Amino acid sequence: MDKVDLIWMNGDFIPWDKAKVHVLSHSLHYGSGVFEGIRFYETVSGKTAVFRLKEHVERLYFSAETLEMEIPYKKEEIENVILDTIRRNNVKAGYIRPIIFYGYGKMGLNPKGADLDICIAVWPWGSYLGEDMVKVKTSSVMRIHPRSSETKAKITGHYANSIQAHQEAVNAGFNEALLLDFEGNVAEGPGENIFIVKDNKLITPSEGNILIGITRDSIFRIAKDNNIEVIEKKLSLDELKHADEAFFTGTAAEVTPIKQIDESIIGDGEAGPITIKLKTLFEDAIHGKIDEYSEWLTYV
Ligand code: PPE
Repeated sequence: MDKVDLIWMNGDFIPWDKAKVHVLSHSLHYGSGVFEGIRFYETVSGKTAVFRLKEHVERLYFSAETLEMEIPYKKEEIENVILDTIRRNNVKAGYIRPIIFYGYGKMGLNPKGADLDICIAVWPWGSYLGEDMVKVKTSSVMRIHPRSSETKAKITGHYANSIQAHQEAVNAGFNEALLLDFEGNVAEGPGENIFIVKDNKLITPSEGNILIGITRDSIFRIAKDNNIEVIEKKLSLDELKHADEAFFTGTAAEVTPIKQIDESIIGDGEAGPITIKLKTLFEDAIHGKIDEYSEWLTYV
């Protein structure tokens, strides 16, 4: 990965190579960490801006609450450290990874007594899925059941589920996986929400079995502002396979058109007009080209 100079760890900026943890860190054994993924972009003015910083920090605190973490910083302080980490490393565009985890000091499932470590790293990160359009494989593992964990939280342990699905898809020659929920309906990708276009309307799985993506929310707003109807509902795999268009959304994946689900080609196998329109508007928004979305940007 592309290194930068400094990582913020528990209050101090330290050199990238020195940002290490003990092998008996609680979260390494039990997945007891929470994290965010945020992107920052160079805007048209030449200045760098973080996309939807407040919403990401809000979700980080929500996730932390599910594991009873007591964060000794206010949200605004974390926002400022994120901006500072970008400034100190002098990067124009990239990815931000805040992570809060139970660290050293305690083994056994009760994390009370373990350190609570808080780190913020940034690095340049290009295309997430590596392709302009992706081939997707329905996974044999289902998305974690909403009564197994707080699925709206971004908990590190949840990602063992995502990793298995992703590995299976890649091993079968696909770019990405699709996880179904416990009823067999479409949930999401391992690290992305999913949308389809049918008869010029946008359809996406409702809340309940998904991480409520901030990119998903941005697409809702952009669609509504452009008179494209958005429907949140249970989405069957059959509806997905017969969609006119389909795409993934996520901070890392941004808007990625889907070419194929299993053996079914979506539409004519090319990115459709509504996908292209939304992707273009999203890209304009993150680069500060659309005034009505300027509230989404926090300038560094
Ligand atoms: N679902 C899952 C399971 C998920 O991890 C993400 C983000 C999303 C949906 C989209 O959420 P949002 O980023 O708020 O639009 N996945 C992050 C982690 C990717 C990684 O590989 O690490 C991300 O995109 O940053």
